Amino acid sequence: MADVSVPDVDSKVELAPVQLIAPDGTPTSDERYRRDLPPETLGWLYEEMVVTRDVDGELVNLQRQGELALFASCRGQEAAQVGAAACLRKTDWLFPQYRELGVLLVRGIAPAQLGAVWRGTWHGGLGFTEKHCAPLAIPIGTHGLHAVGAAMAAQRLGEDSVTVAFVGDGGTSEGDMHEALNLAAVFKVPCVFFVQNNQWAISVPVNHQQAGPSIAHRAIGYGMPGIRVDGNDVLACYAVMAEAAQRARDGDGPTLIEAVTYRMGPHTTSDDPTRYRTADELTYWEARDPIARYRAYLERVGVWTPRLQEHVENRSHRLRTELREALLTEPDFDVTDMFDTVYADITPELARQRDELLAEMNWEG
Ligand SMILES: Cc1ncc(C[n+]2csc(CCOP(=O)(O)OP(=O)(O)O)c2C)c(N)n1
Ligand SMILES: [Mg+2]
Repeated sequence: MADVSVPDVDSKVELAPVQLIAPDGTPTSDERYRRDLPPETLGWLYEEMVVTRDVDGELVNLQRQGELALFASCRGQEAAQVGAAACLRKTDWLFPQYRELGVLLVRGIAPAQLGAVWRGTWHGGLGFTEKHCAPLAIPIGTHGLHAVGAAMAAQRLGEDSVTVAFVGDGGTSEGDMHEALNLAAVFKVPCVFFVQNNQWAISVPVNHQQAGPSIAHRAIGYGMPGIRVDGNDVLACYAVMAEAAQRARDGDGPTLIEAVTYRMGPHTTSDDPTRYRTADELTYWEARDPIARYRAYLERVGVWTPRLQEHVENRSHRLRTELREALLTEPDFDVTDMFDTVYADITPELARQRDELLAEMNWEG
């Protein structure tokens, strides 16, 4: 007879996000998670956050100068992205949405590779896969299923790698994400869903994404642990993701993490957020800036030094220069690559489409 017993799952989700550093840089009273990472790791997290913000600014400038078609800034989300990516292994597969510059930088993907995607000179970030990172997902929510599929593959191959789907608050409302979460929980796959609740999905506020208490609370219905974390606190994001990744690696299944953060810039360079949000809201979040907070903490514990700052600024300057040079000098891609890279061997239908396009391009009538 079929087993009809009710699974025994923890059905409590705390509404208060896990926070290890308060907005003024002082440690909180939370005792559940560790703050005592080695000083080199603490400094490296700061470096990655600052570099992310600077490279992000350079990409915005490049778009303003007409060099990129579009760009989606992650300003304000550096702690969530760096913290979540930094605690993973290099062989864990990452599935980004499109705003994950910080995640890609931590993974060692050159800024120019991302810039080329937004410039349209290389499509979708195919080369990211060399760093165990999937191409950007512009169709919202689709990559949740890819992450779960990859996790199922790892499970069947007996690997101990973890996959992470980086999703937006808006992305959690997509049907694909429901299927992904449900499938992941039922088959206990090693996948972590890291939702950056940046309060907005273009001009739609997060309270239009669900009628429940929070995004993390949905985990109860799926039968997986759900946890809210302060997404502007890099150490909290690191600790919570490290715990979820370990759970997945140990064979204990997926976790739904909701990192509460804020998108400080527009949705993309084509958006004007003053049409739908107030200056007061921005002021509120500016006081919770993830980088200022973390720097204050590092000063307190003696890790921030003028030398560290100089090192960070030098690297930032170098990466911005490399980005600009690479983008402006690299040739456009060969348009036939678009067809040739879909499958290992091109299908007859794709070959027909490719030949049709080439014929059109050569048409001189
Ligand atoms: C399937 C699909 N529907 C609609 C869109 C249009 N769209 C682009 S971004 C976006 C909002 C996504 O918001 P969220 O998931 O919160 O991510 P954020 O942009 O805030 O990082 C929408 C609806 C899309 N890209 N794909
Ligand atoms: Mg959002």
